[in-house]
Amino acid sequence: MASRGKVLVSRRGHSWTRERLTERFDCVIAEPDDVLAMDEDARAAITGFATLMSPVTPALIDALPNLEIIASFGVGYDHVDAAHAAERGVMVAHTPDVLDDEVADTAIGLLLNTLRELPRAEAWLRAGKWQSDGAYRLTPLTLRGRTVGIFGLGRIGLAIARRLEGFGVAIHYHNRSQRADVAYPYHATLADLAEACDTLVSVAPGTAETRHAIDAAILEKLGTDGVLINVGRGSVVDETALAGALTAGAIAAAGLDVFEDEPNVPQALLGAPNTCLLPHVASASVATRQAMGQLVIDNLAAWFAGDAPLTPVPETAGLTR
Ligand code: A2R
Repeated sequence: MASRGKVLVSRRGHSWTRERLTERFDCVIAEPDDVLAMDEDARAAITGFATLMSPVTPALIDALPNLEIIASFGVGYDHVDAAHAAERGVMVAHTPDVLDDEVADTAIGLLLNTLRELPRAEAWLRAGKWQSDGAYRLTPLTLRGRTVGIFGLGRIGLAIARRLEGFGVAIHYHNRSQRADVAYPYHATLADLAEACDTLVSVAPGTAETRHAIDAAILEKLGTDGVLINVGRGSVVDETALAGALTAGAIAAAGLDVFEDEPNVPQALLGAPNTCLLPHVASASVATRQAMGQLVIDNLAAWFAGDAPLTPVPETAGLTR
């Protein structure tokens, strides 16, 4: 499959996908800063952009006069200015669905590890403390009897909820709009959801609207037994407020897979008590990352074959060629 021009592929990110893209398409491997430094002819030759993690700013989109499609690796596309792409008539595609089960599995693991302190219990064993000091402590927290609120009951949120049903906990949710296909109690505001729950699982996208939506007031509503799990986007949580709430005992624990300024994790969170912190691994199995990469390739292939991409983002779904 040939593109009508060149496909820009970011130098960083998933190497399996980059290798297969270079087999399929006429590719230019570069980072955004390199592109801005290219001469006009080189920029004009680029019709596709496979971003494996690099940001796509308005300046970058404007620097590529013949750009037709941006195929982004990952379901969250907050690093791509999709509104600007839509204005310019540039299609944006992402990789939803294929990672739902993996992320939901990880979310459940993170929830249990946070509540039952399993990583710390293992560290206790490995440090020889079982022999020297005796049994690991009884965990103050348990999943038993909890009410879990899901912030963002979309594709991944629903996969998490379905798993949680098997754990026998109550499940509530907040979206901007109520779903007609689920019976879980709906809360029209995040504050109402936090009031009704002791465990908040955030799997909402990182947008201007959700930025720091989980702040000190929301955390306080979860109560002193409260637990926050975040597998969505780091920007949704006010990390300073979270560290403060953990340190003050306003909530009991937090499990985080995502951070506002990755890979930098604030010292306040590293030092806060009762945290389980992961380096953004929710979808990070070989199989799931390859499925995501294959969807990047399939989106570009469909486009250059004259069809719509398989999974456009909502902002550009209505664009025609
Ligand atoms: O608000 P709705 O009815 O469009 O529901 C979406 C909800 N959501 C929000 N809820 C409250 N306030 C908001 N400002 C807001 N914005 C979006 O989040 C929907 O139920 C959910 C997102 O679900 P999906 O679009 O199906 O995304 P998916 O595949 O579950 O991934 C969620 C996020 C990604 O954006 C990445 O940040 C991360 O998980 O991997």
